[in-house]
Amino acid sequence: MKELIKLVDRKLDEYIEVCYPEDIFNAMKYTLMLPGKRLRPVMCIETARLLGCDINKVLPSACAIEMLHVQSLIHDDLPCMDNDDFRRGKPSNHKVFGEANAVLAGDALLTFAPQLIIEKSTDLSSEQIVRILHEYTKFAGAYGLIAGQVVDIESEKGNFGMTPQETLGFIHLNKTAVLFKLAVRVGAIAAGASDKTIEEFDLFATKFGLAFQIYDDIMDEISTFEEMGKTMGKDKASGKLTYVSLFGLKEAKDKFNKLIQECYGIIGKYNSHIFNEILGKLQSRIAE
Ligand code: GRG
Repeated sequence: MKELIKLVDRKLDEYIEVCYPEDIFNAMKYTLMLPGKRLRPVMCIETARLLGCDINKVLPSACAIEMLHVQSLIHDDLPCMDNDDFRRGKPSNHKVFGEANAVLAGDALLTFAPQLIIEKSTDLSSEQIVRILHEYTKFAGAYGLIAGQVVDIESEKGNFGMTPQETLGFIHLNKTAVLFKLAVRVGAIAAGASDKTIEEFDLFATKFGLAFQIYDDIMDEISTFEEMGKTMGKDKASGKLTYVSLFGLKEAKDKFNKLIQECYGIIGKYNSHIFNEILGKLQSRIAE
């Protein structure tokens, strides 16, 4: 896992060349190069590897997904959204570069990511590239990430179009699970996998994404700034709709454990030490 993270870090740095106007490239690279867990690119690469693909073929797409993720973090931290002063243990992008440049840095990452896929995926077929771009645009936009964020913001104002449980499910699926789904689907497409296999990995990533958001909600209650690199206890203080606020800590942990077991049930046959390491790390932290 450490080796894969290092590889992703190196490629992320290499892919974005700083040139004029330097301010925007520095803002893009600031949050991108801070130490994130790199779960999405690692899951993309590992899916491709498990399905028989040379991992070099999928590196541009895996890094593009991390860029999309970082864009969402930069915009999520803005005062008009979650208003967070810290991210990945350091001041948020807008705290360092100002709001205008943080908005633009997010936009630049969002648009550079598909450019990167097109320019650097020289070992993928045109059909694979089109399919990957289709997945990217579908999951990033109003049918995915943006939908999740809008419903999240509305729910904070007490506006629910559905029951609180359904609303929470929609937010978790679209705000969080969606990028894990994108990661494994892209890895599987790069490997030339069948639709059946793509759907199998999609189900794994959906359950993983829901478990990961519950993990994040639990951490907001029990963890520290030092461990998570962002302000803790905010969800509780703001009365935010989370799995913990809706069902309590015990039920949240039970649901998390059930989802992780279901993940093993789907992915176990691949015997992936990378996926086992990711699942095991989250599990052991929640069990403490
Ligand atoms: C796509 C244009 C466009 C907008 C995005 C702002 C926004 C709309 C969505 C916010 C999505 C968001 C921030 C979801 C939170 C998901 C989550 C649990 C993030 C934390 O992921 P980690 O722990 O972070 O993997 P690191 O820093 O380790 O990468």
